[in-house]
Formats: sequence, C-alpha cells, structure tokens
Amino acid sequence: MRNTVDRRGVLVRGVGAGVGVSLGGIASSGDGSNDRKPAGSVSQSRAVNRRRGPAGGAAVAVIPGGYQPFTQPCSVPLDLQPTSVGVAPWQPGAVFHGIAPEFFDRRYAEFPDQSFLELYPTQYYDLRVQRVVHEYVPGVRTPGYGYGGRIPGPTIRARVGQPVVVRTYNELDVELSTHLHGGHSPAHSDGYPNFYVLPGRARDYFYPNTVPLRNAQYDFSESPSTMWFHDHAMDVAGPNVWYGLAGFYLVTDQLEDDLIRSNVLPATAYDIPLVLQDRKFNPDGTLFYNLLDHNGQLGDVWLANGRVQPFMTMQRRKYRLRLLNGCNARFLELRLSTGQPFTKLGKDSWHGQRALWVT
Ligand SMILES: [Cu+2]
Repeated sequence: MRNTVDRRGVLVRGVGAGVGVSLGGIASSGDGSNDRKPAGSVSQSRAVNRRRGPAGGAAVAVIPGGYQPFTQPCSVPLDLQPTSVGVAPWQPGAVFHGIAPEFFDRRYAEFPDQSFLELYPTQYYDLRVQRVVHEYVPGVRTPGYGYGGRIPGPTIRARVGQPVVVRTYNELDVELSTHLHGGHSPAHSDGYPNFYVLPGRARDYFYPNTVPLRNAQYDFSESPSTMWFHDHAMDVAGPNVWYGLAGFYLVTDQLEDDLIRSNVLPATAYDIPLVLQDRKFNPDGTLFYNLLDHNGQLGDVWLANGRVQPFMTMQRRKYRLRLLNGCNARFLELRLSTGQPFTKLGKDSWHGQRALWVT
C-alpha cells in the first residue's frame, strides 16, 4: 500500500506509529537470499543472519560472544561539541591540507544572490580520527576506526546558512578523505577520493550548509537536512567505513523549528538518528572484510548505531527516526515488524513535498 496523503495531516496523526518494535523487522535484499518475510521476532532475525556458504548453501552468521539479539540497549550518538563558535580557535587553513579557498579568501562574491551564506556564526570543530576498540556486542572488544574515537562517530549539528569548519586530524596509518553525503560543498571539502588527509596530517573541511541554486532559483528539495559524513578515500573507503568511519550531520532551519513548535514534528528528544549497517565478524570478534571482492562486502550481522541488534524502549508517542543505510553494498527495504504503516517524511536532503504512508 502506498498512498500520498496530506503532509500535515499525516504528521499530526502519527509519525512512526508502532515504533516500539525491534529492528528484527528489517527485511533485506542485495545478496540474493531474499529474506523478505515479514518479521520482528528473534527467529526472523536468525533467518536474516544467514551467510551463504562456499557451495551456495546457507551458513550460520558469526555473532561474537554468543550474543542474543535485542538484549543490549541501543545508543544514540553523542553530539560533537564545537571547539568555538563565531571566533576561530585557530587560523583556518593553517594545516597541511589547507582549507577551501572560497572560505579562506572570503570569496563569497563568487556566489551572487546567495542569501543562505553566513546567516549564523561559524562553528569550528576539531575531529580526530583514531583507532578504537569498540564493543558491538557487550564484552567483545573489536578493533576499528572512529571519528572522535567513537563508532558511529559523533553527530555534527548546524543550521541552514551556518558555516562549519571541521579540522580533521588523521591519527591513523591509512589515507582518509571525508565526504559529507548530501552536502553541497566546495571541491576542496567534498571528499574527492584523492583529496586526502594523509596520516599524521590535518585538513580543514569547510561546509557552507547552503541551499543550492538551480537555474537561479533556490532548490529547497536539496537543502541540507539529514546527512552523514563518511570516509571516501581512494581504494580504502569501503574498509574505512566498515571499520567505523561514519557519523551523522544534521542540519535544521526555521521551517523545522516551526513544525516542532506546532507539534507536527517531534522535538529533538524524540528525533532519533539510526544508522543501519550489516557487518561480518570473524570468530575472534574482529571484523571480516574481503579487500579483493570489488562487488562490495555484504555482512550477515545487523547493527543499529554500532551495536548488534539492540533494543530501545519507546514511549507511546510520535517519533521521528532518521534511518540511514550505512551498509557497504546492501540495499534496504524497511518495514515495521507489526505490519503497521509509518510515515515517510523525506529523504537524505530536505522533507518531501508530501508525506507518504509506507507499509
Ligand atoms: Cu555517501
């Protein structure tokens, strides 16, 4: 069933009705195993957690530590606190890889009629990319990489028209390049695969968080909203993200403030980013990744916000879930395990013209 309905009416009637369900209801596609049965139980999650054996038969997924699904709580990534707002804590661009010249030289005149630049004071962040040991399941210590030492990385929040500079330090021994997915960024900051942050070096990523112009008109359908940043470095983006390099980047504006104030959208406390990822583990708890498979890596264990099949206790009320497919090679088709409809508000940029009922 898929109907378009009046956006405001749908939003009032209930975003995410019945979201007190577990993530076991996620059906998946992409590895040819067609695990598309409606679900929501542990037995279904086992069906999803099936690995193709060498002869094409199903093998049982390795979940380290004998973890039982839905026995650990889901976490919500912490917000990254700005080092400074309005006043630069360091000289922008005074790092090995510099900063976008548009920012450094204040060449905003190159963007005529752009009225979504510098509406708010610039936020400056320091972000260290580090080796981490992370517990995808309680008690099993899995090595990986983390923005700010965390998996997933901390959330960056800004407003439309609020510039952000992220000084990113590469403390790993592998090349990095950060892409802000959904952003409209200067080339220098866009995560082009070989616009590296070399090991031991830093780059100042400049994000104007502006609304793009199309044929001299603002294209609000491409406004920054639910975005994420992830590694994008040549040849190693796949494993770098697999090992943990992903984080939310959420941008809001006056329209969204108004929708929250009028109870159309849930307030921030009920607005939950959820990055869904499949991963494959070795029996010793380390992550498995096949660098030689150029079709991408499929996992057989489900993560939400960096934890294997967690649960979340919800109130009986409207929630906004920001569902992000952070998989390497898997498409996701999502439904609630109860079969109830939910309301789809938008995509990885701004809200849709209308909300959609989805079942
Ligand atoms: Cu992306």
